[in-house]
Amino acid sequence: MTTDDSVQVSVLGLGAMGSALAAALVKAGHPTTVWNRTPGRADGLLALGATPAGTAADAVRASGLVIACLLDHASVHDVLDPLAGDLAGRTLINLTTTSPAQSRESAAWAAHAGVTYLDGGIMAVPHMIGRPGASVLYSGSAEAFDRHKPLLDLWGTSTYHGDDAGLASLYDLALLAGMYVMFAGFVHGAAMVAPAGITAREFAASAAPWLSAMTGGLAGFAQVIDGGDYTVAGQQSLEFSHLGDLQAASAEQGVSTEVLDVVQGLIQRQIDAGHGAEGFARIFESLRRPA
Ligand code: FVH
Repeated sequence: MTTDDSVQVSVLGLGAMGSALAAALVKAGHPTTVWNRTPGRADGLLALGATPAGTAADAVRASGLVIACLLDHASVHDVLDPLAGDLAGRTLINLTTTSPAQSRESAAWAAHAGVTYLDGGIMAVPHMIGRPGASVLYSGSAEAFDRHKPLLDLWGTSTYHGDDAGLASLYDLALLAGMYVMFAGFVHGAAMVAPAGITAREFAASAAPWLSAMTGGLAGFAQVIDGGDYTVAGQQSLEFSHLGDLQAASAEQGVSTEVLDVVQGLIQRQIDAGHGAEGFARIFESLRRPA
């Protein structure tokens, strides 16, 4: 698929991310109109060739395709609610991070206003936009995704997750949950070794390849979780996974065990329910049925 650089596009919100998205569009030759609540943030984009809009309404009227990348759901309402009439008949791609319920609410609002709606979750930081490793998840209008995919691919790998507008956000937040728990685990390890005079930088040199190698186990966990049989042979059992040694070593180092305690709590609930010989992936059941 080649990029149709004649697609006229407007970008609402020129924070760090909105500016990166707009810059990629301008550099690819799209006629790009930009607007930001606080003036002055468009200067770099204007130098690249973007067209400024004095108001959000002017920006919306300039293009058939409107990209919103604002702070949060409330700011999307602040900007777009007064513009429902102007947006009617156009396509809105909302890349603001919102909850799944908020994304669905925006989709319903757009449908009511006669706006084609695609929601997106950006899996990248601004400097990654347009570079390898950036990806953006989408859900909502399949027609909008298919029509604009060449343009969307300017930002990173574009993946469509279905017509439920909340799914891109759900995926986005679930992936971030995995990331933050992993980061917390790394920081916990760094805190453990710090009293031994090992810097976080030295620890990271060991942790990065270790954690990277461990991601090879995710597909196996997924197979067990999807199959629903935690007795499948070859898994590390819950009893074997007991984090007592890790908690004790952390305490000896004078380090809080809070991060480990959460995981051990999930393990213990399954052991207490008589599943200690089953695989570690069974903590999925602890999470699905909160205590
Ligand atoms: N930056 C990142 O690394 C992450 C990566 C993953 C996705 N997020 C989400 O992207 C949305 C925008 O993020 P951002 O980095 O551009 O955020 P800021 O630099 O803080 O810019 C916020 C823009 O929103 C405008 N704004 C805020 N409130 C209002 C409002 N009530 N009415 C109109 N505009 C509003 C703000 O304008 P101003 O303060 O300059 O006037 C900025 O343009 C976000 O959902 C991330 O979670 C980024």
